[in-house]
Amino acid sequence: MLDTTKKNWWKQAVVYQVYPKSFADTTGSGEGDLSGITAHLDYLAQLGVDILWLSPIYASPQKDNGYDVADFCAVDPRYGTLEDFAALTAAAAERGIRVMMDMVLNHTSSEHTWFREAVSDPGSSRRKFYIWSDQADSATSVFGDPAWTWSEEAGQYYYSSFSPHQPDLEWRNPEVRQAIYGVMRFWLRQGVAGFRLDAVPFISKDLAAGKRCQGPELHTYLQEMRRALGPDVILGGEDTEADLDDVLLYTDPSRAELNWIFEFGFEDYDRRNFDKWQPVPLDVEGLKQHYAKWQTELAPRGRMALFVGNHDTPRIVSRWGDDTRWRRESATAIATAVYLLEGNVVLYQGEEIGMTNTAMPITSYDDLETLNFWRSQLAAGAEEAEVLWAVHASSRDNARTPMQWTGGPQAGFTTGTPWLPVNPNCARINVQAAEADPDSVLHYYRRLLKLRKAEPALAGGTFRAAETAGSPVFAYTRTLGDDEIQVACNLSAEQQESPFSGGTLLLGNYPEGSGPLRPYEARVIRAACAK
Ligand code: TEU
Repeated sequence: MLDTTKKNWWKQAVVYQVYPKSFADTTGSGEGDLSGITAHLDYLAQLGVDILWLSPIYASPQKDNGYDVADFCAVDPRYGTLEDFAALTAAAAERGIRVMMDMVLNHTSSEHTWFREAVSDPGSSRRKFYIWSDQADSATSVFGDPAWTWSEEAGQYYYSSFSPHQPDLEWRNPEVRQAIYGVMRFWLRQGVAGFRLDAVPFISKDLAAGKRCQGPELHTYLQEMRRALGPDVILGGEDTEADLDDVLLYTDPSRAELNWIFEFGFEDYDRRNFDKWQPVPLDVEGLKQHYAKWQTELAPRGRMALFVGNHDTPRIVSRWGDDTRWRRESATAIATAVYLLEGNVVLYQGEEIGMTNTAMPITSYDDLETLNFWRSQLAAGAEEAEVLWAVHASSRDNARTPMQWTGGPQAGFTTGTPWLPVNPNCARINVQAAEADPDSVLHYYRRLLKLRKAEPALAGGTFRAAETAGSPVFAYTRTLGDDEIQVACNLSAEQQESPFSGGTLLLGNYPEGSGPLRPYEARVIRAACAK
């Protein structure tokens, strides 16, 4: 349990993202709920979780599964009530676990009362809460829709970065900013420790210049937000466009903005030109160089989240590893390689048991981004089988299939019909089976996170990349004073030479660790020279 009275306690906190709709259902509705999270807090505490990040639980018509908010200060009845939320935060606190909310800053649902008022009354102050125009250009949204949508009732077009169900808020309007800060203060009064800031670079744009995010006021807004909320609120921003310099601007403590940034550079190394629908074999060399650059140039002055999954990205063991022959080994090797770096560890539900992608008929998919892609590709004449292959490989629904608790009906997620089909491999990949298998991904994750917390060199030691150029071995050292911890991870299915020898094995995903690295072997060693 971390001492949250210490100034930088949050830096060592292990964050666990829960996608409430898919985590645990206690009512038989087929959708997860808050009581389902409360019922599994001991499981999360045993994993070593310090902070729970909840994807949106606000009132929402669910066009984007809650990232379309209709009332920021109400819990959607499908998840429960504010009392259920209070019970969750209290039970979590008893286990030393804090709660972070997902703050959808950039837009509301088109069913939010603010938007309904803006549309129905041009003279309403809410009209200026959104972005309107008498004409529309050909800009498209992130999800492939036109960015401008005609509202007959309003008599104008409105702008949306993501989907017409999610009209963008006009952050240049100080009333918008104050309204959002007021919402954040409401949840702080409910006892939350902070917020994940959804799509944060989109709150500032320069549409006339064709700039749909990372506009000129972005950091001004975030510094104003920090002043409004105080220094102790944890703010983790999501910026899929951020490069190293951006993250320094966001997270340099002297700038009083954010605690960390979720940067997506790792997405480059198994996606052709960052095109999520064109997965390619993992470029380990590029990945190693990316992390080495960020660790040496960012770690001393800023902070990144260390993550390999979330509700938007396909399952990492299916992306970077081998989710059949070497599932256990590759899931644990990837976790070792990433989570022993410097930064905030942020797990995504299910990765700790090695959950994999799924391959469903297109009629089973729910995600609006996926369905937009399917329709647009077929309309453009693409082969159905090719598009379905891309959907299976890259749909966000890969990460949203229900949590696999048991090998029983519906993986123990619900007694009803799940809103999204359970992955059939739940028969063998589930928490219950993992608990019973001492060599499971789950037991390894527990040992890995415990080691990370126990070793000061892993908390704040200097990163140095080992010489493994050209090999699929991701290896580095973390040094603090006389202590040196060596991390070597073979991210391939072939045997590879290890850059390290000797020393004391602290953790490994094979029974013992010496000689060449076996397929997807991970080793964490205290160097012989260390005192
Ligand atoms: O995603 C923001 C974002 O930049 C998207 O491009 C995201 O990376 C995309 O879904 C990847 O395929 C955030 C949320 O994480 C996402 O779930 C929401 O759909 C989106 O904002 C709108 O709120």
